[in-house]
Amino acid sequence: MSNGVPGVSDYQGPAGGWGAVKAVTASVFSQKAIARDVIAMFRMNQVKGFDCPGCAWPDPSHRSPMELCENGVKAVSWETTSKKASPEFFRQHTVAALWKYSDYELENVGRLTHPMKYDAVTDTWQAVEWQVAFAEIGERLRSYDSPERVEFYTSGRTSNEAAFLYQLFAREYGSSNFPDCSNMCHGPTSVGLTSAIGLGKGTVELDDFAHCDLVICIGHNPGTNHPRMLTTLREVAQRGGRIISINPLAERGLERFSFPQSPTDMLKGHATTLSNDYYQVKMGGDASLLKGIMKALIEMDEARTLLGQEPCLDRAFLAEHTHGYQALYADLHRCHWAELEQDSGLSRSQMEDLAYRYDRSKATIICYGLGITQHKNGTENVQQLVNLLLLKGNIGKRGAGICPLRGHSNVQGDRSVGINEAAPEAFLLRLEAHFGIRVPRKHGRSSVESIRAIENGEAQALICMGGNLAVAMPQPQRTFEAMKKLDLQVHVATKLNRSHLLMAKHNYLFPALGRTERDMQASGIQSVTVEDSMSMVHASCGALKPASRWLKSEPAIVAGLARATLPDSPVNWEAMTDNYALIREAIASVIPAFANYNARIAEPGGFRMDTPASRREWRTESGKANFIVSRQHAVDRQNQPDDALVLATLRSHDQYNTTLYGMNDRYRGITGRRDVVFLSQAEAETRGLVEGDVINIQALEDNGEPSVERAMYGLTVVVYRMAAGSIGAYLPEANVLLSLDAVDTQSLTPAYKSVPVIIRKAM
Ligand SMILES: Nc1nc2c(c(=O)[nH]1)N[C@H]1C(S)=C(S)[C@@H](COP(=O)(O)OP(=O)(O)OC[C@H]3O[C@@H](n4cnc5c(=O)[nH]c(N)nc54)[C@H](O)[C@@H]3O)O[C@H]1N2
Ligand SMILES: Nc1nc2c(c(=O)[nH]1)N[C@H]1C(S)=C(S)[C@@H](COP(=O)(O)OP(=O)(O)OC[C@H]3O[C@@H](n4cnc5c(=O)[nH]c(N)nc54)[C@H](O)[C@@H]3O)O[C@H]1N2
Ligand SMILES: [Mo]
Repeated sequence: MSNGVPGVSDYQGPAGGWGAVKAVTASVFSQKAIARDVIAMFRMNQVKGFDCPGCAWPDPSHRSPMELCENGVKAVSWETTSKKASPEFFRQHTVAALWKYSDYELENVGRLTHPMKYDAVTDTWQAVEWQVAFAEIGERLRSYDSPERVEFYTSGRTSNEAAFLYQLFAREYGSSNFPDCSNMCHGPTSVGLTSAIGLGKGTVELDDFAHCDLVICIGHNPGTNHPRMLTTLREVAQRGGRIISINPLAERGLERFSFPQSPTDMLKGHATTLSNDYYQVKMGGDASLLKGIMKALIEMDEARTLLGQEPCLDRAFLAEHTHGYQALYADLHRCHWAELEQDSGLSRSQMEDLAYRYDRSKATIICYGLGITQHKNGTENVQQLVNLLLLKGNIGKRGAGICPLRGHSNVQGDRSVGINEAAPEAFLLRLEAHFGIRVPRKHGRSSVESIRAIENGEAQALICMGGNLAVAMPQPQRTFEAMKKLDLQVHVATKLNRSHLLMAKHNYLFPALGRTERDMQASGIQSVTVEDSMSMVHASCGALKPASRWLKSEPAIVAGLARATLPDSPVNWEAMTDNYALIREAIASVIPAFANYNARIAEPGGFRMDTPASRREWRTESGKANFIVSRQHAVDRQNQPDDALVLATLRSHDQYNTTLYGMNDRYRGITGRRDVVFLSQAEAETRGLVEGDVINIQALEDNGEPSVERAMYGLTVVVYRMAAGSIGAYLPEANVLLSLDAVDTQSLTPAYKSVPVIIRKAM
C-alpha cells in the first residue's frame, strides 16, 4: 500500500530475481500441476522438448539446463493444470450462468475434455461424438450460397503443420478469409518492413546481440512479454553495450534485472542495470520522436562535413543500397522542432542526445513491439525505425538490424505456411499443382474486415483455431453482438473463454491437445514445428499424457473437418494426419523456403528461414531499401479538447493476452486488482487528482465529442513514472473504450495504443 490505496505500492525490486521464483511456485501450486510440471519444465525449449507456448523469443543454441522463465512457467502450468471443464461441469452450468464468470474464472475451470455441441433448449454445452460433429459441420458448410461466407481465424499458437492444413482446407473449400491474431499486433510489421526492405520479418538473429554496441528498445515490455530476452540484454549490458529505452512508462524489465538462474545474482541480491537511458515518449508520439532523431542526426552530419570531419551517415551504403533519401531529407528539413517536441513530449535536446548516442554506435539493433505498431500510423512508425537504421547502414551487417518482438509463439510461422488473406499467386499455383485442386484468387478478409462482415451479415460462419477473437478485438459492444448473428461457430480450444459463450445458431467447441502433450498418431508420436521471432524453425514434441483421451490434435481436427466438408477432396488428409512428416513434405513442395524440411528440423536447433534483407538483398520494387516518409500522426489533435489524453491498453504481468493468470501486476506495484489507470504525477496534479481518486473515462469521437457508449466508470488512479499526456489501462477491460474503426490505415491493425480520451473525477 502506498498513500493507503489498497493493492497499490511502489515496486522497488529488479525484474526477475526472487519475485519471479515465488511467482513460479505460486502458479504451479494454484494449478495443481506439481508433478507433471516438473517434467514439463525440464523439457521446455530443450533440443528434444516442446516449444514454450509463452512467447516467440528464440532459444540460444548453447542452452542452459533449464531455459525457462516465470511467464513461460505460468503458460505451461495453465495448460498442464489438473483442473477439468468436463461434460459434467457443463451439464451443471448454463451458458447464461457461465457468462457471469470473470474471464479469469472461465479459463480457471480447467482443460476442455470432450467435443461439445451447444443445446439452445437447455442453454448448455453437451458432449457430442467427434464424427457426428464433423458431419454436421460439413453439411452446414456445404449449404452456404458462397464459401466466402465463412471466416477461418487463427490464433498464433497453431503449429506450422496445423496451420498449413487449415489454410489448405479453407482454400479448397473456396474461402480466403484468414483473420489472424497477427492482424492485431504485427500487421504493421508485415506491411511496413515488406515495403521498406522487402522482407516482412526481422533481420537479426540472436548472435547479433553478441556483436552490437547499442540496442534501442522502443515500445515493448520484455520483463513481462519476452522475459527470456532479459538474459540477452543482461549479456549486452555486462559487456559494455548500451541499451536505450523509449517507452511512456518506466518498465522495470527495461531498467534492472536479476537473473533467476544465476547463483550470484540470486544469493548476493545482485541485479544488472539494463537501461540507463530512458526516454519517456508520449503515447502515440514515436513518429515525431523518430523524425526528431533523424533531423538531429542529419544536422550533425552536415556540420561535421563542413568541418571536414567524418560524416555521421553511411554514404557508401546510402548510394549503393537505398532509395528515397532526398524525399526523406526534404521532409525532415521542413519539420519544425516545436511541433516535434509537442507531439513526442520530448525536448529537442533529448532528441539530439539520442542522435548523438546513436551516431556513436558502430552496430545498432532496434527492438520494437506493440507500442510502435498498434496505432493509426503503425505501419509508418515501423518504416521510420527502418529509416533511422538505414541512415547509418545498420541493416544487413553483423550486430545490427531490425528486431520486431512477435507475439504468440508461432504467429510468424503461421503466416510463413500460408495463413494469408492476400497470398501471392506463385504460392497458390504451387498449392494447386501439388494437390490437384483449385483455390480462389480473390483476396479475403483480415480480422477487422471479418468482424465487420459478421456484423453486417455478409459472413455466416466462423471457425476459430484457438484464441478468443471477440474479446481480443476492439469494442466488445459491437463484436459481442456481431457473433450472435452468426449461423455457425466452431471453436478449437484448450480452455473455456468468453468467445465460447456468444451463441450463434449452431455452435461447436472442440478440445485440442496442447503443446506440452504427447501427440500419438497411427505412425507413432508426432512432432510439430514452429518459427520464432528470428525466423528459426524448430521441432516441438509434447511429452505429457493428454488432459483427456478424447482430445484430438489440431491437424487431426482440421483433417476431420476437411474430409466431412469435402468428401471428394483429392487431398490425402488421412495419410497426413497419420504422419506429420508428410505434411512437412507437402509444405516443402509448395513453399521453396522449406526445401528439405524434414531433414533440416532433424538438426539440433532447427534451421533459419531465408531472410534476404539480412544479406542486403532487397526484394522491393525499387530493388533497394526504401526510405519512406511519414505523413500521419497517431492521434489527430485538431478537434480535441485541450485536456484530452492518449490512452494505451496495457498487459499486466499476470496475463497472456485475454488469459488472466492472476490479478497482480508485480513490476508496476499492483496487487489483487485490475480496476486502475496509470497517470503521471504532473498529469494528476494538473487535474487536481491524487493517487486513489476514482475517475470515469470517456473516449472521444473524431469530432472531439465524448462518446456515451465507449466509457468506463469507477477506475482508481495510480500515479506512475510515465509521460504526461498519456494514460494506461488494462486490456481486455479497457477494450470498451476502443473503436473498431480506429485502425492502422495500411494494415488495418487496431489502434489499441492510442485512444483519445477525457477523464473526470467520479462524483
Ligand atoms: N506474459 C505475456 N507474454 C506475452 C503476451 C502476454 O500477454 N503476456 N502477449 C504476447 C503477444 S500476442 C504479443 S503481440 C507480445 C506483446 O509484447 P509487447 O510488444 O511488449 O506489448 P505490450 O505489453 O502490449 O506493450 C508494450 C509496451 O508499449 C508501451 N507503449 C504503449 N504505448 C506506446 C507508444 O505510443 N509508444 C511507445 N514507444 N511505447 C508505448 C507500453 O508502455 C508497454 O511497455 O507479447 C507476447 N508475450
Ligand atoms: N486492448 C487490446 N487488445 C488486444 C491487444 C492489446 O494490446 N490491447 N493485443 C492484441 C494481440 S497482440 C493479440 S495477439 C490478440 C490475441 O488474440 P487471441 O490469440 O485470439 O487470444 P488469446 O487470449 O491469446 O487466446 C486465448 C485462448 O486460446 C486458447 N488456446 C490456448 N492454447 C491453445 C492451443 O494450444 N490450441 C488451441 N486451439 N487453443 C489454445 C485458449 O482456449 C485460450 O482461452 O489480442 C489482441 N487484443
Ligand atoms: Mo500479439
